[in-house]
Amino acid sequence: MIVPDLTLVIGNKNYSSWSMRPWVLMRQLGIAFREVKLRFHSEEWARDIGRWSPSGLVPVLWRGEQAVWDTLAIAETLAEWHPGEGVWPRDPAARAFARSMSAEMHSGFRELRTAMPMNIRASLPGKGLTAGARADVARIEALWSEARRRFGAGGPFLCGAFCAVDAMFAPVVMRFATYGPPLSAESARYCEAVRGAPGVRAWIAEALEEKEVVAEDEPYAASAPAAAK
Ligand SMILES: N[C@@H](CCC(=O)N[C@@H](CS)C(=O)NCC(=O)O)C(=O)O
Repeated sequence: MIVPDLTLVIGNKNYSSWSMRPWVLMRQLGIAFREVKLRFHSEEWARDIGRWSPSGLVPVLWRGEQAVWDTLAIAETLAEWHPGEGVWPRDPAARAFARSMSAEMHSGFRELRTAMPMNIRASLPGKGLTAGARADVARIEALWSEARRRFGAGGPFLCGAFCAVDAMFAPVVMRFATYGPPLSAESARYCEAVRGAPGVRAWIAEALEEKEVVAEDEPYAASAPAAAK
C-alpha cells in the first residue's frame, strides 16, 4: 500500500466549513492525502489538537515535519507542491481574480457566516436572512456572475474547471442549500455544479453519516436562545 505523504487534519464534516475547502480541493484534483479527523469538543480534540495544529484550529496540512495551517496558506502551498495540477487557473487574469475572490471569502462575509453557519444535514429554509446576510449573498452572486462571464467558458465552475476558488466557496454553496436564500438561476446552476462535483459529493456523504451535534453551530435548534432564531 502506498501511504500518501500528505496528511490533512480536519474537524466535523457537517460543520467545519474551513476543513471542507482543502479536502474537496485535493479530492477534486486527485491529490492523495491521509485524513485525520478531530471532532469538536471531543476527547481526541483535547488530547491531540496541540500536537497537530500550531494555531489550535483546523484545517492543517502536514508534509513530513512541515505543517501548513490556515486555508489560504494551504491552497498556496498545494499550488507550489503540485504545480500544473490546476490549484489555480492557468490564465493570469483568471488567477488574479480567483485569488482575490478567495481572499475576500477568507476575510469577509462575516454576517453570512454567523447567521447561516454551515450545517450540511440541516434544512432551515428562510432562516438567517438578516439584512447583512442578504448583502453578503448579493455580493457573492455578483462575484460568481462576473467570474462565470469573464473566465467560466471552459466548464461549469467559476473559472471553468474546478479549482481553489470553487473550494473556497463550496461551504457557501452548502449554506445556500440549508438556508435557501433567493438566488438567480445562474447562481443556482453554479451551486448545482458544485454539489455535483465528486469531491464535494464525497464530503457531503460523509457529513451525513455524522451524529455529533455542535451547539454553537445550531443557532436555530429548539433549545437555542430565542434571540438567535
Ligand atoms: N482562518 C482559518 C480559520 C480556521 C477555523 O476557524 N477553524 C475552525 C473550524 S471550521 C476551528 O478550528 N475551530 C475550533 C476552535 O475554535 O476551537 C482558516 O482559514 O483555516
